[in-house]
Amino acid sequence: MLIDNVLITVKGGDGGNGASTFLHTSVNFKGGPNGGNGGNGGSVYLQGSTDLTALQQFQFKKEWKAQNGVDGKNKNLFGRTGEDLVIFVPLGTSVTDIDKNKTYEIDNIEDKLLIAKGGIGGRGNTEFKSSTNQAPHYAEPGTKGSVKNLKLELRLIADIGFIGLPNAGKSSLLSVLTNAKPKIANYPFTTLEPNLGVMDGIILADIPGLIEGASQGRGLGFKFLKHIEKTRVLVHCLDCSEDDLVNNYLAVHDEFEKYGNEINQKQEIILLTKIDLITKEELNIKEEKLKNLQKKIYKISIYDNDSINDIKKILINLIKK
Ligand SMILES: Nc1nc2c(ncn2[C@@H]2O[C@H](COP(=O)(O)OP(=O)(O)OP(=O)(O)O)[C@@H](O)[C@H]2O)c(=O)[nH]1
Ligand SMILES: [Mg+2]
Repeated sequence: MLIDNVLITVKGGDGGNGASTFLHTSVNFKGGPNGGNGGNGGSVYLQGSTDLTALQQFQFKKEWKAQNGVDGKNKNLFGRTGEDLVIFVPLGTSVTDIDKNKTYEIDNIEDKLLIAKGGIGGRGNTEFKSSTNQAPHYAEPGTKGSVKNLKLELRLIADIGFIGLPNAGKSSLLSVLTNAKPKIANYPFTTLEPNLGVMDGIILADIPGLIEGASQGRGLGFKFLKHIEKTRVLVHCLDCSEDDLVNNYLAVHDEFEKYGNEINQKQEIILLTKIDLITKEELNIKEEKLKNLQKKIYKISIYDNDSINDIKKILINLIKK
């Protein structure tokens, strides 16, 4: 399941306590203080990742904590610093600090956001020695790591979304353009969850087929309209072996219209799929009828490598320009 909204709690590690100890040797029963400092707690960071399933890791694990600092010891031994915790979240995640009502966006791979600072290690009693107090018993406790309640929301799931009626060849297209291995079969609703693949750093999503009534929850329901809302550019796949392509196109757009949220206004190209199944003449006639829609029209067959290479370049240009 593609999870796109989660609540989690993150905690910085606690600082280690300072030690209160004294030197004891066979010649020196009452030596001076020698308690070492506690180590600082690790901090929690959030970092962007291209792994769009990264929100999945929060499905069952809701509490994330960096390592505590280790307590100081005698002989002036300092406790080890706790390790930081870096949590990877998909690019396009927006992070809200619920208590402060402040939102941050993670849009780049380099973005590394300090979200919960670790506690400070306490000083050992050695550091409290002074001319007036040669043998202090006091050592500082470490401070607690900070705690943040966060809401993570995946704003964007992909640069390009493959949409259309069931069985249009969307998963097949993803499988020839990327390393993704989606299930492909000659029946509707083969795809039940979006599949994602990466082509030249561009994220492609194969979105389950939509049917009439999707905006009212028919078929696989309207959650896929929500996923479409989260893609930048749409590639509308039309199986050219079908009779009425204009009607097929409009059926999907009708659902967009009913769903709202401006998905009808998204940049969109039309992709005629399975062109190996009909003659050139038939293809020309069908293409002609689609011209009124005033969208750019491209054609592919997964059995024609040239057409795949062409569409690859077109999609890259679409996103990188
Ligand atoms: N001849 C031919 N068949 C194709 C082509 N592309 C896909 N197919 C076939 O069309 C059928 C449906 O392909 P899928 O990729 O599963 O279609 P989909 O749009 O993902 O379908 P859903 O997941 O149900 O929405 C499969 O039997 C594919 O082998 C093509 O270019 N030529
Ligand atoms: Mg599919």
